[in-house]
Amino acid sequence: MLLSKYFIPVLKEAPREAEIVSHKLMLRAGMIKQQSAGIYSWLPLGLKVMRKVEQIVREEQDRAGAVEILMPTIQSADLWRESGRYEDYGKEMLRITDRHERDMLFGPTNEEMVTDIFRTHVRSYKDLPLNLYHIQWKFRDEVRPRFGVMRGREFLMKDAYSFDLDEASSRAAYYRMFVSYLRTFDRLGVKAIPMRADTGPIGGDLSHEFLILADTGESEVFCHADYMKLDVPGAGVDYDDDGLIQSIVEDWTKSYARTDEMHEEALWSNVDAAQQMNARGIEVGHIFHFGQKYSEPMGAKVTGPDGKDVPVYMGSYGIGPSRVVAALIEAGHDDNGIIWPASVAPFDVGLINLRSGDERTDGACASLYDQLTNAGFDVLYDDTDSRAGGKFALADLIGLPWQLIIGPRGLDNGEVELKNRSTGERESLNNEAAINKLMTWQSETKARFGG
Ligand code: P5A
Repeated sequence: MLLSKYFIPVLKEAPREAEIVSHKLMLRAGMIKQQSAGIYSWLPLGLKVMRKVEQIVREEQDRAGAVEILMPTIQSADLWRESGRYEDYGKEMLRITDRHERDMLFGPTNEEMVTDIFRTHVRSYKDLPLNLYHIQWKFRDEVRPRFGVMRGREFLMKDAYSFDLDEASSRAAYYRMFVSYLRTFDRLGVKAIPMRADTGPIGGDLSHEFLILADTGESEVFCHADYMKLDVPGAGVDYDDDGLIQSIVEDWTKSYARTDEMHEEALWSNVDAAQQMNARGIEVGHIFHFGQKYSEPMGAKVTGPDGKDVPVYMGSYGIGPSRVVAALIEAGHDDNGIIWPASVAPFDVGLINLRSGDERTDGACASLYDQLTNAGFDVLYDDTDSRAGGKFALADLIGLPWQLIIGPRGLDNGEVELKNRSTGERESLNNEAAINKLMTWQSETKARFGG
């Protein structure tokens, strides 16, 4: 992509209402634009990162056996009256009346709708287990939308819903999603710690939140230092092996890890003081097991092997890709801007032409651009006539993993400069060596994050 043909409307300064670093940087880097309180447009750079997050989430849902669908954003109030949540949900629900005076709403979540799909099409235990998910916009009329897309009113959610014949298989489904979340956040390049959680308006008896540690997180967290060293299961993990999946969950839940909402001082004091981590975190995922809470009132039944009908056992599993984008910035930035994890960076390499308009430099850049693009790199080529200082500042701000800097002086010596955004290391190399170094990084990145 040529920067002259792209659209990154950077801001010199972040608007004053932006309180946290991710919100400031997303505005400054031209990733999003606020349209109303808590409602944002996603501009090309922001959208590109969010799509990459979504894709990793999707691949790990598919791997764990979930099946993608797409439900609408607008729902009928009648479905919610069946579960009893229409009145309970209160002011957070955006209620709409259509031209026929029918009560509609903009979905804050989809437990009712997916239960309706299930009861229409599934009758027998032979069709179970089933897990349906979609990636769709949600609306919650939060009292205090803030921190940009971190706590928006309109936000993107991946929500999955599991259906099982009995309690034991339903828990196995919950554990599969738990493990798939460990893998998802690992591939997103962050450490997310599962913590015992409250179930709130979704309900149920078992729930975990996944939190990314970051100084600006909204929740205070208390967790055992063990979580820093636990292994995340590899891509080959066998989701059909219930025993294995449960043992992974046990490993990841045996040590203390809770947010302030669920914190219990008496239990915490049993953790060796040297192992106590008291930090802040951002909730990026939340999973729930609620059994027959929706299937019972909504009549979603299956016939078991004994010929008896039972309300199906369910769980629901959320990740907010729009919030994840902001959380990754909270976890990865410095004074100059964003530092993206390799797996979701909007481009791999920023190619910087230090003298656009100079025939030799333009030619060298064009040739490197072609070589890198042909080798499978996503390159953003700064071919504009901005000053070098401005180009460096932009490249640092948008946080691509590598900057490849081409100028007349280097070319005199047959060299280009390669800068690593996260370490700040710069190296002068010939073209071939620079490309080789990038190729090595590319294959290591694929091996580490490619799933
Ligand atoms: C689980 C899936 C649910 O709604 N029903 C379907 C369950 N859970 S949740 O915890 O309420 O939300 C799931 C994830 O969505 C993201 N999220 C948000 N992101 C941005 N702005 C918001 N206002 C917001 N609210 C929730 C979070 O990532 C959360 O973990």
